[in-house]
Amino acid sequence: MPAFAQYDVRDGVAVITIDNPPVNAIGPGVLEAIEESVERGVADPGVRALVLIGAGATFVAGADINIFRALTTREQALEGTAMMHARFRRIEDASKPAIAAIHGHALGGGLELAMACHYRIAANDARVGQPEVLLGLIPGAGGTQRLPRLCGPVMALDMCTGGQPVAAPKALASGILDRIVDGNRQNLIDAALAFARERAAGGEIRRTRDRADKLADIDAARRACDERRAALEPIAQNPAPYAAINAIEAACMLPFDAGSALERELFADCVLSDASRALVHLFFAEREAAKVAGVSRDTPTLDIGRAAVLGAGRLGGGIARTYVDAGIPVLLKDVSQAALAREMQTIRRSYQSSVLNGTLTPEAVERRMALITPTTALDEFDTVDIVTEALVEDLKVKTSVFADLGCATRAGCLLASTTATFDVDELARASGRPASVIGHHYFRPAYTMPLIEIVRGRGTGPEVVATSLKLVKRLGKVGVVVGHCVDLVANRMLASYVREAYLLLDEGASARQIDRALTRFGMPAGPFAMEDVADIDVARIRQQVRQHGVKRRAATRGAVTEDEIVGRITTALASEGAHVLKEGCASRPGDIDIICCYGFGFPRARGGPMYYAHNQRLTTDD
Ligand code: 3H9
Repeated sequence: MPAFAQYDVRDGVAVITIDNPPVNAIGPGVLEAIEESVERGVADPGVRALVLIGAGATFVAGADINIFRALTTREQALEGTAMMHARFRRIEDASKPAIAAIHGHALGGGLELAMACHYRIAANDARVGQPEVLLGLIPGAGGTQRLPRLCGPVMALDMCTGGQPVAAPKALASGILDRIVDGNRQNLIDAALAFARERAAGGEIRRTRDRADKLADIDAARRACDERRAALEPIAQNPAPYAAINAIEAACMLPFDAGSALERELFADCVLSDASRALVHLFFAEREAAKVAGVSRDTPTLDIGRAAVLGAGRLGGGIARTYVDAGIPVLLKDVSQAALAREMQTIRRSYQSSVLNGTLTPEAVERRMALITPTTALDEFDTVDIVTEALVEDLKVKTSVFADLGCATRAGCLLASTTATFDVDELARASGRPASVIGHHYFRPAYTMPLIEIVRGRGTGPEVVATSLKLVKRLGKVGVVVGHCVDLVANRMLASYVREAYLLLDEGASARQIDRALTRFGMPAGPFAMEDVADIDVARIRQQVRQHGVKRRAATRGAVTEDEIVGRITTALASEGAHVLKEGCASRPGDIDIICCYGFGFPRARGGPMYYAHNQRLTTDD
């Protein structure tokens, strides 16, 4: 059995190093090993305090998510969560001060473990969070009970219903952490050892479950929970945010043990829900998407220090902003000085709205604007590591530009096209540097839409694919590698969605009925309302559908139910997905699921069209 926890005594303090690569997830045996080490430290007369720290790059990223896939019964779920509660309780009961030393992330069960310790010290760039809701879950190892006791119910509600991690300085200010430290992991260990000795010297042990000050105002807590319930946007089929509110409300109203018992019940409800199964599927599909044939972990990548964008339209401007948001300086080139001036204004205006809503300071806006250099010439293109072409969809224009780029940039510079229409191989040929050419298909507005389709040409080098995947992550987006097909995967899937909607219209359903059925299903907008609210090529797709006509399937027109509408549309999507896979444009059904969820808002709690169709089939076959 691997040693999931190393035990080492340093001058009277036991350092327990949690070691389960890559992210120290709490899988089978991990918690047992931690608990054994804690018991050993408590029993050791030479030990006055304990420090728990993660090996590698992070503290603990939570319970091992694979475990949830294997759960089939409520009893199993209850048994699992009861076991974690009991182990955390025993750690909390330790008679010597236990300090969690957090670097990287303390997420989910990782933060729950840290909160079961008596104190928490963290590196100042560490992040802590309860992201379970993003997996259709609630914290199931005491998080909903301990977190509000540390930071108060309002922030606990934010964290458990939103799932976003909190940076260490904010966690310190709110009471989740007790101290933060500058520097690397070694500095953190040193500071944790000193902190542990201080606590031991003072004989101090502070158990989170006994703290009540932040929960004293019961009326305010109840109001906060009610307001949060009312403010929740309905998320199709995902019960987790509501369950999180109920559990936090219980933390405010009930003693710790009673609240914990309710949390376990609510967790068991969530973990067996369809939404959780679907969201867990997407979690792993997203990680799988980063694994690409012919590209390994060792494939060399280029560090992108400076970028260029060709075309100062809305797409080009949005891409430039995406780069500077990630701290990468960018040349924004257009032949028209007026277009450049206009787009710089647009970017500034979009930043100003961030100032108004408090997410950016005016100084930060100036710093970001200063990272964009507008230009009408290719002069400085030999200084950049990537060029992204965002010009009009005209093959002649694009091939001529790629020929110029092949000469104006240095060898190794990535040449990316945003085209969804043309084959990147044609652009690769024109450039004279086929290995450097790749597609980066953005969705508008580029700086907010999370997806980039990475189009691998026949000659694209593996290091260019690897660099693109790394870059996309740095830009804060999700990348999926696809092969060429006209319109690529997202738009093609979307076209099948719109096409089927027209067929339904033809068969007697009304546009309003179709839109309503699909928004109830969880789509952000129905196919007929979509062109009013979305900024992807829906209008063009609709035009194509009208031009090519739709094959009428029914001879009769008549009443169509909402269930039929959803069934027809999801089947059409899955069937288009099957063609996409057969043609080799996507490698895995999961890739298509991610593309549809991030590209045009297929409800995540349904897992994507391929997952949904597969599950529906299984259910029907049953
Ligand atoms: C929970 O804790 C419930 C509790 O309340 C208890 C209930 C009873 N499990 O993302 P990356 C793998 S629910 C298993 O590429 P990064 C991941 O699959 C959990 N595996 O790295 C990948 O494997 P591979 C709550 C996990 O540096 C590898 O680690 N916690 C887990 O970009 C690298 O992942 C969360 O939801 C896990 N928990 O980001 C946190 N986490 O190499 C989920 C990661 O084979 N994790 N893996 O493809 C994350 O958010 C990110 O992984 C993290 C690192 C930010 C930690």
